[in-house]
Amino acid sequence: MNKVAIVTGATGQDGSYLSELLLEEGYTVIALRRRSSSEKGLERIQHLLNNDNFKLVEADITDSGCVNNLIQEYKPSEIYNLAAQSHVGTSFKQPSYTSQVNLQGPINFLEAIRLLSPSTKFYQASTSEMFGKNYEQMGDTKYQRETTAFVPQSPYAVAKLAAHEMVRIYRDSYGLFACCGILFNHESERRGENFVTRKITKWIGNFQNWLNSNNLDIRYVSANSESILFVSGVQESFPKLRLGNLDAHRDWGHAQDYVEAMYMMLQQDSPEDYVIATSETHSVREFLTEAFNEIGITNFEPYVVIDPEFYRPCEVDWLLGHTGKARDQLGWRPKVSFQELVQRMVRSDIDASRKEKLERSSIQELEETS
Ligand code: NAP
Ligand code: G4F
Repeated sequence: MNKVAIVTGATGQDGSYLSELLLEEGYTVIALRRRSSSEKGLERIQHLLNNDNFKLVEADITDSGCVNNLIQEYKPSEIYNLAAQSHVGTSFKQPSYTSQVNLQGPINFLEAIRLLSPSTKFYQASTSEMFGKNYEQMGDTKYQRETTAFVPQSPYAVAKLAAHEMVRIYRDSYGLFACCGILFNHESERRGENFVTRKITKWIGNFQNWLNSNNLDIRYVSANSESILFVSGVQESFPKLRLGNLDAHRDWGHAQDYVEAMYMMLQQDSPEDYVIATSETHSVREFLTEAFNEIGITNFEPYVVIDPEFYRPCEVDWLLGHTGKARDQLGWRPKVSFQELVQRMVRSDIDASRKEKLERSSIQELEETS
């Protein structure tokens, strides 16, 4: 009999990679998906839908009755709670909703496990955002580790921190195998398009294809002071990339490496929380430089507009994870470097943009001939 794992947020970036990993490990995966009015939103798991061990189940984690029924029905060995309103900027505009999903959701699972299936192991997706403005310092190095105090700076981080503490309380009070991965930023070709890394690489993908399809050489492209790039002689323009704060530093890794750490945490003898990170930090500005370099542009500034709309009321300036505990106890190490991460994301978005354009033109051709 296969082990059964429930993955919440299976349609998201991490959920899709984790589902792949668990299937490889021989699990039956109960992949939760909230109701949607369309079939869109399954892109990241499309390739898993025909796998007999992958079962897509409609569920909303804010509904305790629904969560209870799931636990009752599947009695899973492991639950990975990845579902969340995961955008920090959005949490300032939708604080109550963010709290419902990011705090009430985990509570629903902890209660259901406690009452109905106490041997089920539970993973909660905690976050480096919980550290907020706080860090420790050794020499010139500023970093965060498991024991660094949390000083959250957004409704998102507050809800995640409350859930983090709730996991500790259920672990200590009821002896549940419940633990949290304090994951620093992790990105990928599947990252949501409104996070800064993917926003940048998607723009670059579309821009490179715009240049290609108009036979334009980057050396002859110029920009005006507004938001458009002009090309003299060709009546074409392309909107500039609009971003907020470029000075924030993030410790960016690849999501595929990070889901391995989640799995490893639930295979330990006892439940503990771990910081998962690369231990290298870069500013948004450095990410931009690296990404534009991929298409031969050494100075991104003419292509970017700083737009106050993308600034946050409160910012987290510096994240750099100290991963001694995960390295020593789990034997976990990241494999994908910052440079490789950026390269993979840019190349994937150039490819996706080219395919999208080809699809659009063949549909247009079909419409014209029919
Ligand atoms: P993501 O791509 O935004 O995925 C979030 C998932 O949650 C989606 O599948 C979404 O469904 C689902 N969801 C949202 N509300 C739900 C609800 N009420 N009921 C059921 N499902 C719901 O996020 P991610 O980057 O994979 O991150 C996974 C988890 O790790 C999140 O909890 C996030 O907060 C946390 N985290 C992420 C990072 C990071 O850098 N990526 C770092 C630390 C912690 P739809 O597809 O329908 O939207
Ligand atoms: O890509 P971001 O939106 O990620 P953020 O806020 O660090 O949150 C992500 O990582 C957390 C882990 O630390 C997760 F818990 C969370 O779920 C999410 O996955 O923003 C990164 C930085 C910020 O400082 C932001 O102010 O980029 C800055 N930024 C600058 N311009 C922008 C933009 N962020 C976004 N999303 N969009 C911009 O245009």
